[in-house]
Order: sequence, then structure tokens, then C-alpha cells
Amino acid sequence: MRVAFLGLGIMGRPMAANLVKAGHEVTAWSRTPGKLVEGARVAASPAEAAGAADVVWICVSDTAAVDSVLFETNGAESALREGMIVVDSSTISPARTLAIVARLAERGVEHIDAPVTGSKIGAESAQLIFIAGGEEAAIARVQPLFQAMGKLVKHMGGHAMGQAAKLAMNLQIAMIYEGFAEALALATKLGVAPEKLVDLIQSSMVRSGVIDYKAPFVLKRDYSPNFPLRLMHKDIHLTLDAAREARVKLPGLETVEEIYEVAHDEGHDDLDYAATLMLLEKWAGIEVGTAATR
Ligand code: NA7
Repeated sequence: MRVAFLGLGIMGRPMAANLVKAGHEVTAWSRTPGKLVEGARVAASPAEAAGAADVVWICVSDTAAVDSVLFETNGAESALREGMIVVDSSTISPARTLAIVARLAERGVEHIDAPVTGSKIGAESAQLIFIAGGEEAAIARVQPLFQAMGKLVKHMGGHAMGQAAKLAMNLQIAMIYEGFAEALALATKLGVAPEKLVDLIQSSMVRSGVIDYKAPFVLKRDYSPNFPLRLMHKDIHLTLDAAREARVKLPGLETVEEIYEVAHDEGHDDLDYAATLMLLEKWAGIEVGTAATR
């Protein structure tokens, strides 16, 4: 298929590369010039990329960035033709997604919200899970593209249900990780070796995929971004906004948000969100890691 891929960040670049690998004709654009994907054509603007495609796939930071690549001067909207499909794999506001769906529908363009879970490793290994909202028929049309980049598509319901479900997923990831980080801080302060605690966790019912993914990095004190803290912070804000609009109280997430505020103030935005552990370490006067890294 002919795909315009907009946004070559940590997630977008390997996703676009996997589309090329699967034989699709990809025209890529990213805001910062010079970002390349081997085998893909480079466009000078989102409009130019969309003009050469049947499907526009977006993977940018946040709601404002999606609005920008679609609707600003030289945005993709100006090049959209009836029958095209726009798929948005960014995690953005469910309410804004509905407004975008309505605006694109006026041009006869279908929209699928398809945020992802699986982080950088999932994107690189084409093992992402797409959390989709929209019409079944549109989702079926882009199935080969989903297959090239992921292992599963979960259709959560109508438009914006993918975004809503993604927020419910990241709420859990943020809170499971904070529980893990607090357990590591306490156990370390009390004298338990962190690698022994991780081994115990992984042998017990406390085990989780979040800890599977994060423990090896944390034990090496490697906070390079798989999922940058600023983006998890953005998702926490999106979740709290959606909860407020729906009159749902989330006291646990509100507390976790305060930790992210401090992490932001301490300049940790571009580290992985696992770096919230660094605050707990500082407050407890300890360092978590294996004997080799402490
Ligand atoms: P990254 O690595 O921060 O990449 C973000 C991408 O979004 C990157 O291509 C940016 O372009 C682009 N971006 C950011 N702001 C804008 C604006 N205003 N206009 C156009 N393009 C923009 O994020 P990830 O790849 O980890 O995550 C992407 C999404 O998936 C995000 O919603 C996550 O929560 C899940 P640039 O780097 O300047 O070329």
C-alpha cells in the first residue's frame, strides 16, 4: 500500500521502517529535517507526503502535534482525497480525536485511532499491540499495515475508544511502575539486594509485564528513554483530564502525577519514565542497582 508516515520519533521511525520491510511504498515526513528511513521517500511537508499516499499514518508526540501535522499550513488535510484513511498512533485526547474524526469525515476521509502499547522494543521488533477505535471496515482495509508493525489489533469500539482504552492502560503502567519503584527503594534501604527482590517478584504472583520490561534497565541504572518521562507525564494529564470530564475520581493517579511534576522540575523529562525511581532514591539516601552498578 502507499503510506504517508508522519513523525519519525522513537516509535515512528521503526514503525515506518517495518512498513518498508514488508514491501509497502512509504513516504515519510518528520518535523525536524534530516530524519531518514532506509527505503522510504522523504517528503518536504505532511501535505506532500499525503499527496503520494492512500493511507496517512501519524505517530507524533501529543494532541497539539497531531493538529499541527493535519491542519496547519502544508498539513496533510489539504492533500486528503475521498476514500483515504488517516490512522493516528499517537496517544492524544479522546475528545479532540472525535472532533478530528468529524472534520475529516466532511472530506469523505475515514479515521482510525490506533495508539500502541509495546514501547520502543515492541516498535523495533514489529510486536506492537494496536488499540483501535473506529469502523470495522476501515480497520480491515489497513490490516496489512497493522500486520507489518505489530502482533495484534484490539478493536475497542467506535471512534476514540482506542484512545480511551490506551489512557486506561497507561494509568496502570504508571501506577504498577511506581509500586515497583517504591518497593525497590524500601527493600534497598532495609538491606535487601534489588536483584534478589526482582527475582522474588518474578517468581510470584506480583510478577508483571511492566516489571519484565523495566527491571533489566533499572538494575543497570539505564534510564535512556524507551518511553520518555515527558510522554508518560503527558498521558497522565490526558487521563486526569478525561477523568475530570467524565466525573471519575482517580486519587492514586493524582498522587503519581505529583511525582512526575517533581521529576519534571528536576530535569528528568527526556529520561525514561523509570527515572521517577531517582527521586525515591534521593529521598531515601540510597542507590538501587546490582552490586556492579551501585
Ligand atoms: P518522540 O520520540 O518524542 O517523537 C515525537 C515525534 O513527534 C517526532 O517525530 C517529532 O518530530 C514529532 N513532533 C513533536 N511535536 C510536533 C509538532 N508540534 N509538530 C509536528 N511534529 C511534532 O515520541 P515517541 O515516538 O516515543 O511517541 C510518539 C507517540 O506514541 C506519543 O504520542 C507517545 O505517547 C506514543 P521531530 O522529532 O521534531 O522530527
